[in-house]
Amino acid sequence: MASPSLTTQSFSSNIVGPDEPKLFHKEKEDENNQILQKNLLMVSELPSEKGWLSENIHLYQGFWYSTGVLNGLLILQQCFQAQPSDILLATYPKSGTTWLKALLFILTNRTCIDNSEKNPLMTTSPHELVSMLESYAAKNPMNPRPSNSLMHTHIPYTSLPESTKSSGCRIIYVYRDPKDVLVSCWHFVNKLKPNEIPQISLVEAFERFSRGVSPYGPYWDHVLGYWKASVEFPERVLLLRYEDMKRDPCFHIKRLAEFLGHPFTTEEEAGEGLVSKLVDFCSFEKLSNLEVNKKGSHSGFGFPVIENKIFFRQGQVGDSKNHLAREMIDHLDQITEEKFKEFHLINTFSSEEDEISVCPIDNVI
Ligand code: PAP
Repeated sequence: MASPSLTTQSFSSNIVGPDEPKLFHKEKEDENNQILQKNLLMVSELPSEKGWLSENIHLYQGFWYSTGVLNGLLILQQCFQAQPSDILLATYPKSGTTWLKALLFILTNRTCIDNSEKNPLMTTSPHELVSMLESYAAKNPMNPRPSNSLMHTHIPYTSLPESTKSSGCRIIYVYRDPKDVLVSCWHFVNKLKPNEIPQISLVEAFERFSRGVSPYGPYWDHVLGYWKASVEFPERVLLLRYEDMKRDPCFHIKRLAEFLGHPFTTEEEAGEGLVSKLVDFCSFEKLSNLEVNKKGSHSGFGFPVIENKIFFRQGQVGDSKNHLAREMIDHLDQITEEKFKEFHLINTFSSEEDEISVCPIDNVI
């Protein structure tokens, strides 16, 4: 018997098409521009550094943002209203966003897994189905709430709009080994860069990431913010580790379902049941091989066209050891150790014990 608690009915608002900007009237455009101008004035007074992808990144409330993202964040802080039934996926970039968007979408629309014609993930990128709040707000400043209750953000916990905390909405935070995050981010940024803009070297990316000057960085403060919130409000904030999910995805998707208040039935959990089907459908191998994710594109990150395939590279744990020199690995491990120790959070990402062959520093570009 299918779980009566979580069906397309209970989450039917999630099954809609991508969030398209509403009709653009001249009036609306003027209002949007006024908001943008006001925000840009404020942004121009913040400390800035050279961006990874954008020209500049700005330091706001202890974290670094591109101008476009910061505009979206300011709009959200001014007027975003979360609802108690909202589900907010939060991640530091390159920590498993695409995977969790797909998993959460299919988890909250379980019945469509058995009908590929009715499964939106077959034809639409997870990034279109689950809107990124700050990007959506920048496009729709007068109405910054996407139509779906399942949403995503890279914004650190301490800067989230107040209503995401007071409404009691559920927040799921996924974090990943910072070394793999850095390497994934470096690949991604260079793929996104137009040909005429010089690529960022891995040494430069490493140096900036280590200093915390990375998009939405410092990485460590990002993780610690959500970690503290999950300790304080375990019924509202759930932390998941990318590496744990890779090791035992079925176990963690069950945790997710319970956290959302819609656990699987015993039958759904058994053998080749629903849990295995959902996990299998969202695996790197399956998801990355869907036609839409191989050949499709969507708009995002301020780009009118972004190829869906650049969100799928390897999907492995520990690929950073194929790119980073031993010194770099040790340095990042040391920062993680120190930052996490302060909060009694164990550094589970240390490579100290690993018998790994790492790149000699001279070979790192
Ligand atoms: P985003 O934060 O910009 O949306 P995000 O999806 O978090 O990006 O990061 C992409 C990473 O997730 C890539 O990691 P890699 O560069 O180390 O390979 C990508 O391969 C990985 N990824 C995408 N889909 C999946 C999946 N279904 N399972 C596991 N990893 C995945």
